[in-house]
Amino acid sequence: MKQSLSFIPTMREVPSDAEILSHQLLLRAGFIRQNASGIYSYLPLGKKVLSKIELIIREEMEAIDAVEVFMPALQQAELWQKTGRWYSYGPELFRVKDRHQRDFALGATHEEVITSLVRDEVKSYKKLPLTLYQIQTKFRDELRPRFGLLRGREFIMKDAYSFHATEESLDEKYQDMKQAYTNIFTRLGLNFRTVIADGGTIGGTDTHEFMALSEIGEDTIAYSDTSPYAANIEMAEMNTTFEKSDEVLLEVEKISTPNMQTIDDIVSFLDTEATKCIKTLIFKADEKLVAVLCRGDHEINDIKLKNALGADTVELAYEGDVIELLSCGVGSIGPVKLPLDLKVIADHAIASVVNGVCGANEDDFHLINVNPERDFAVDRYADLRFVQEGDTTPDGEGTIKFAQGIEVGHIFKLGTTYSEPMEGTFLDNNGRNQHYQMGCYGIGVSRIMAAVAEQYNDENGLKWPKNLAPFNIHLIALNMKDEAQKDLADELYKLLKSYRFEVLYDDRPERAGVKFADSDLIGLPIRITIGKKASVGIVEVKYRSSGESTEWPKEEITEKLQAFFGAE
Ligand code: 9G3
Repeated sequence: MKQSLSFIPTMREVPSDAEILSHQLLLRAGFIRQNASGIYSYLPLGKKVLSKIELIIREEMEAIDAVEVFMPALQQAELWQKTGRWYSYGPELFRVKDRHQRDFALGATHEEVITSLVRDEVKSYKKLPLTLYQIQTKFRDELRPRFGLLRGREFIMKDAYSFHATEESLDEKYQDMKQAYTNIFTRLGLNFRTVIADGGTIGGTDTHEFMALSEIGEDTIAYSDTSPYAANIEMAEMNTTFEKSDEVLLEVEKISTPNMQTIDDIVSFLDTEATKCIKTLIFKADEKLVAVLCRGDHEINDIKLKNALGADTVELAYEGDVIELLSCGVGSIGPVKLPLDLKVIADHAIASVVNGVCGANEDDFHLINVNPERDFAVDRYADLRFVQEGDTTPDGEGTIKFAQGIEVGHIFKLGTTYSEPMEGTFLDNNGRNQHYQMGCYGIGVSRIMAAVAEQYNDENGLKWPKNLAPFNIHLIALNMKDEAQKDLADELYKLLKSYRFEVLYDDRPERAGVKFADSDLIGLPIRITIGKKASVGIVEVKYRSSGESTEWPKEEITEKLQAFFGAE
């Protein structure tokens, strides 16, 4: 492609509203442009990168017998009403009306559509398993779109759905998909980890996320420094049991603690440890209040609490609910003498607190020498807290380390979560009607472009991995008015294209400095510069990844490039 004929609007200045490097560089290098908050256009270079990401995804999907379809973004509301998600999803789901005032959803995902499609066609176990996928635009009216392509409102996803007659068949495809995802993210050159994840509102049993490691990532990964164990912090298990000290149990005492609201207040006022404090929080789980206990130095993980209570939603109760329930503020709550009908669930670590400190359920008072079971009852102990760096890993091997990550893939076993409400059934080999066992599998295609840009850049710009770069080679003629340079550049442009290299030929009447700066910004793997030595057939070659440069005689260019790109 001749650069003078293309559309690559590079920018020198850093766009003010772009907070992170990938967003700044994709704008400055002319890969994307924002149309509205969370909504982007992909310019020629951006579109080429998308196509290369999609090519790798298609190859790995075809390799596990997943077949491509393309479903509508406009989805009739009835389908979402059938699963109840028309009502459970709030403003995040774009809703539109057609000219006849009929309701539609703009596709945030396609479980409903694909299940309605398959149920009308696949009625026998003989036609199962079946795995269908699409690469298609999704719409989610995110509250705070940010970080460019990392969290948009209109974005490109590869979403796959599989249908099975048995759970075994589903598990087989789930493992195939997990391996295919590993192949995809490896071929994309991403530094990523596969982590145990939470199914969220999707339900289903097993689910894994694929995280591109990046400190600007919104997700926290808890991983072992010695074993393959890795989990989204939301799901990272904690099964460390604490030694119960054998100190003598002392009598409970009520202490005046005027305006003491926080654990830190109490620790310094009573000169005690946060580990001896019993933090008591009132949560609302599916509209029902529940008392939740954890140690003062731990934090409740509401995902774990939701799963432990089997609730759909959990949230901290409002101060008003607490005052109405206990006639004291949230800073004074304790587990002693709670209303009998109030369920009490405690994190495992509470069981080993001895002579602990807690709120007296009376403002400006706390209790000391409080002991579980003796002074208050616990209906259930469970793993409710966030793991902390340094904790022992669930597999007992090594200690927990944290890392930030960008979720670029997520796979789910759905079971019959959608086939039941959508009446997706088939006749099994005994002629009995069964609901499909299903799985769904997503990859954030447009998000990947930003994740790769986050992992492949330097102070001068982007540095695309070979198989994702919009072009293989940036061919630059320093002075297009110089006959020798223009002739050699034109000759090499034709030659390299004849060898099926993808070449971006900077034939613009621009100063050398501008061309070099744009070239570094755009970040193609190889830059071939034709300058003063054109008359003797010598060109300067620079490797973008290492920054190293050398000179090649024109006769050796194609062979050396083939070696660099591998016999592509
Ligand atoms: C919605 C809205 C946002 C959503 C969803 C539905 C996330 C929703 C989860 C999934 C699960 C998988 C298939 C591909 C892989 C991911 N955000 N999810 O279902 F209405 Cl507004 O999308 N779906």
